[in-house]
Amino acid sequence: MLRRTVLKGLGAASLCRLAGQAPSSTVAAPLEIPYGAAVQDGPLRGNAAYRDALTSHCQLLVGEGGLKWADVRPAPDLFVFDQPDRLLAFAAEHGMRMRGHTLAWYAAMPDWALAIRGADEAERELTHHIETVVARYRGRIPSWDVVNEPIAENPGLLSYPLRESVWQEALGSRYVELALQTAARVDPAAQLVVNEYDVEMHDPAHRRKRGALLDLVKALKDNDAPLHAIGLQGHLRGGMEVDRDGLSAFVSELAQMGVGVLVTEMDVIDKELPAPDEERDQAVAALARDFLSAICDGARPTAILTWGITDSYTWVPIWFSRDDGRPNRPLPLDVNYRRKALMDVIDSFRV
Ligand code: 9MR
Repeated sequence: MLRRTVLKGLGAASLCRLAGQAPSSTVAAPLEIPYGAAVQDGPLRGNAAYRDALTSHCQLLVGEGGLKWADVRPAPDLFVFDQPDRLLAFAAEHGMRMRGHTLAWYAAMPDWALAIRGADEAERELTHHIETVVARYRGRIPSWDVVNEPIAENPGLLSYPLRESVWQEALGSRYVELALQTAARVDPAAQLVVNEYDVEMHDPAHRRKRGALLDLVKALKDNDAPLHAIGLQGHLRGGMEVDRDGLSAFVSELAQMGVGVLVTEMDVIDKELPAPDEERDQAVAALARDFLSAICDGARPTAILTWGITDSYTWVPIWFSRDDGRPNRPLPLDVNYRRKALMDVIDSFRV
């Protein structure tokens, strides 16, 4: 209680920073930043150990799929809500909240939607989609990744910093604002997020991407667009260093504009990390600590989510399997649902 009282007197960033540097298992302070994980529908239905892991550790859940266009909208006039409905029911049953991912993205698009052309059709479809999906979950999904990954891979080298997509091609950069405005109109209470990756490392491409994202946020705020937070996905690259100063400054600048941050998809791509499990787990945890502490130096995140909870179910080997053939270990629990150092690091930042 004393610790809690003392901590209350400090700024938000200090709260995170203290926690990251000095995790204490002897004095129990209430955990405050909610932790969550992305959920796959298959094991949610068929694997009791997986469900137990989610209910034991998470306050938040997000579908790894299910609300992407290809899943929720296989045909122009067909909305299929089975997966998100199932996840929301599971979350509600166990006292958890659900985030929505995602309303406008370049990827996971059904073929019919990839054929959308021209501003009129694009505006009609995007608006109709967001109105329908957000209205269904109004008041029940309190936070949305409205726009996912809007920035181009190497924006500094291009004349146009936004990533190519059906939406960008037909509407230009105004699709981002249109998506936010539409979501805000349908659910004015929801936290509306633009979600991005590869903005945290010491690397010229990351720095350029971070700059382009900041420019986008400034333009949106200049237009009074309803943007509440930036989602830092946090697919951290093992073998690279977190740009601590650059990331903290970025988060501070967002805070000065009234834009918050949350960690939406953290995991560590361990392709280049040492083979022995323990050594690798420590390297994974250290990278996450650097990432979270840099964020907390700028502002307190509203949530921390990992992209999966157990190494059994992760997207990482789809693109980053190890050359030595060993399984990837990117997530807070191992394949036997035992906690790893990464979970301890996350917990240490949540007070
Ligand atoms: O993990 C997801 C994988 O199972 C899907 O096949 C893929 C395409 O829908 O999306 C992956 O999730 C991505 C997320 O939606 C956006 N940020 C990057 C994630 C990992 O690729």
